[in-house]
Amino acid sequence: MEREKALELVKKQLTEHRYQHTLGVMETAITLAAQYGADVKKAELAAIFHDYAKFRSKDEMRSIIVTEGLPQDLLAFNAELWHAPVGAYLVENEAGITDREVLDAIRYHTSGRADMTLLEKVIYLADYIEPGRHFPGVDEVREMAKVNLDRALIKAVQNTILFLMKKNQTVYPETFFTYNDLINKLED
Ligand code: DGI
Ligand code: FE
Ligand code: FE
Repeated sequence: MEREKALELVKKQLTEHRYQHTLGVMETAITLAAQYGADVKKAELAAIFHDYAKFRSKDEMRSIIVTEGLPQDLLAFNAELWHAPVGAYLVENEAGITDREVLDAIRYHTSGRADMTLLEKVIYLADYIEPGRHFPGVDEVREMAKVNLDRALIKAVQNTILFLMKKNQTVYPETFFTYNDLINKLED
């Protein structure tokens, strides 16, 4: 699908603020993909659609998780996690995107997973460091992303886990699997 068509479809799903975030993720994902050798067109498409389901109601997302065989353990964790797998489902079934790599990059953009593909890493990190993001530690991750994708990703996942723990929030096991797998594979 062409960029213009994808942007037109996604704009209808989002607020103006979230659409601007999406444009930032798109530009950042293209840069990271070119830098680290991921497929630039797939990165562009996954970035455009990554938050497609962000404004669906909790009821709609819960019902999709239950009826479409998405991981049921999500229901016991923060609903903020749901838009990623539900987004992958809707992007396939409403927007007609069939590329498995693109759909998985959308599916895992919030929690990550063990054994992330290069494209999944690019989208996770682009979502975290796009120019519209302003939170403590983001500049450090931006600098790391210029040098080492995996180290930047580890920092982003660490920051996310620490942020959740400081707020006494639960951490979805998949997020810990992401962290543990990246640390296990770290070479130095
Ligand atoms: O959708 P975005 O705001 O662009 O970013 P995102 O898809 O990374 O979602 C971030 C939200 O998800 C944020 O509020 C923190 C939450 N989150 C991420 N990982 C976990 C999580 N919440 C819980 N409970 N557990 C997690 O592991
Ligand atoms: Fe998201
Ligand atoms: Fe996002």
